Amino acid sequence: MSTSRKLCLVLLFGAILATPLAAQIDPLKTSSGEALGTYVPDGTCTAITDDAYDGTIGTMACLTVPGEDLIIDGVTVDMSMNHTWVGDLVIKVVSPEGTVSTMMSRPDFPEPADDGTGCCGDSSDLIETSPFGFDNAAGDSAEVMGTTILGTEFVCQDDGICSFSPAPDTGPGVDLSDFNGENGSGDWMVCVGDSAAGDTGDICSASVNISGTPPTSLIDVPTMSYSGLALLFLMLAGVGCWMIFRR
Ligand SMILES: [Ca+2]
Ligand SMILES: [Ca+2]
Repeated sequence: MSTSRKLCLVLLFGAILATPLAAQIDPLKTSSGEALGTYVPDGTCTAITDDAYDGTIGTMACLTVPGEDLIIDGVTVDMSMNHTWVGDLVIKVVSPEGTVSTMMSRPDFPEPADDGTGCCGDSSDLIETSPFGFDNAAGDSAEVMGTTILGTEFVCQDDGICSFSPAPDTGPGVDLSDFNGENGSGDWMVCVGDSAAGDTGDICSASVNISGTPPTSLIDVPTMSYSGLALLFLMLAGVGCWMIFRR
């Protein structure tokens, strides 16, 4: 048997072996990804240090939330926590690109600056079993959170208001459109700071829900898979061998 015929048979045999192996490591193409970035509670809550907030992210209790590889055209945030005085609280979201947007800043207290000084906002409470969220489309401003219920009652559970439009007051950002146009992949942070002594709480879960479109480079990735490439090679090797053997 000639060298070219031997080589042909080796290549053909290799391609036949490679095809099922390639099928196991499919797909080569990158998916657009439709799962939302979601924090999965692990049964524990993170304490918010009482009266520690000074306007910086470093003085807040933060949960890290995985993002999604999308060019953002909308974001909503959901979270659950415990606290005995919502007027103590500042809530901020930090994107993977570093943009800081203030969701809520001490409801019912027109603070002169975003620095944790002064007192006191609304006295209502938050409880983990009544999650709440922020959404630009919500009808109630975060600045009025808890203002229709007693200081011993819980937001969402007792007033039925569970979704709020962001109200930064003197904090950075305008609303959730602050993140539009950014790539959502990477770690997000949802952070809560406490600005007054005497009432405490913790943050138990957070999720950042991103809508958007896959980056252009992902849309244009060729859809050829590893097994497709192996089949193509097998076909070419077969044609080549057929031509060599019929000489
Ligand atoms: Ca305020
Ligand atoms: Ca406090």
